[in-house]
Amino acid sequence: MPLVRPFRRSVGTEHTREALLVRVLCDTAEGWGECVAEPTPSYWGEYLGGATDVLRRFLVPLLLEAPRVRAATLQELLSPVRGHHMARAAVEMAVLDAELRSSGRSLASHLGAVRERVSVGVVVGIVDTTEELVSIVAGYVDAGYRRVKLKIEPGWDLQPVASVRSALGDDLVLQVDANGAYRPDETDDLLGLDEYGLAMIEQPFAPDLLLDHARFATQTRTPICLDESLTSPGVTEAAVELGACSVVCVKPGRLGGLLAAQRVHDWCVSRDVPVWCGGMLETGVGRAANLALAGLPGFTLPSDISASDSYFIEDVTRPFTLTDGTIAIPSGPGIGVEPDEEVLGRVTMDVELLRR
Ligand code: NPG
Repeated sequence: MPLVRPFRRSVGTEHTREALLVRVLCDTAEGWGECVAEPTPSYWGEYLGGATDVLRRFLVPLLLEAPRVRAATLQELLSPVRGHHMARAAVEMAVLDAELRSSGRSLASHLGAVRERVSVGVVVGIVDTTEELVSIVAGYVDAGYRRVKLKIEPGWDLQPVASVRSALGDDLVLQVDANGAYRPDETDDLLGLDEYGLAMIEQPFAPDLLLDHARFATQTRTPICLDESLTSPGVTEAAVELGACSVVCVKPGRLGGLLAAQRVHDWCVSRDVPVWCGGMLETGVGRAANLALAGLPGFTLPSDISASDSYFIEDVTRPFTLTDGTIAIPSGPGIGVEPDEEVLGRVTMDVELLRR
């Protein structure tokens, strides 16, 4: 699906979003899931070709062989396969959607959402000039976004942040995301960011460097949030206990599913750790599920779940729109949206049917 503008991060530039949708067809219902893997293993080790392969050869056969498939016990059923969180999260989403559709219950109420609308922010990629950046951010602020996350990398950090701050004022909630682009021995510019009242700095160093994040946390005044480092509920607890982060970003795909994401949320609430729901340029299918999750009580910081038109010219589901910096959580059964067959037909590159 073409993006409205190229999306540049420290790990590369995307012009389109290739998505892998999973549709589960059972006797009484059907459900949709989305695998958030990208075409290349640059942001994250899983990639679309690999996810398709592991679904086809390992994960889906386990489902097809099982006498009974339930979302609550799905991860147990899939336990002969290690890793591949994004692929297993997609299957879980589709099974959960089918189950909830057949009982007429919304995903939001099933997960324990306590609100009807979610406060959201927008992510702005790296661009060529600070003027261009300021004009993009100003457009989003005019559209109603109250929190903006800027992608940074070495050489694109202090200047862009300073320019956005001075153009748009101190009230704008601003945070930055390095996607692990800095080395732990090059922190001068990162420390300089302390001047700009950022809500947090996300993933400064490579995912495995928990101790380096913990050391950096003792030097910076800006709260550290981890994303790519947090690969499971257990690793999330370890990272917080180590002091590697004081804020947690939850992404169902990275954690292995919506139910693991819910567990991380609950643990953060029990420990008073600020937590928010991330996004990964999902189509309306994954976006709907993220919105349901972001309705949980602990998600008090704005989520990275922007309106569909911030990224897509046309989405496969009805678009999600922004009102007063918030987006409504779908209230219908399951994830509450379906892909439009006509749009889906136009953008589909490949279909594969796996059956019993
Ligand atoms: O889905 O509303 C959205 C955008 C959120 O830009 C977003 N996420 O680094 O977290 C990120 C970034 C991302 C996008 C990550 C695509 C991976 C893939």
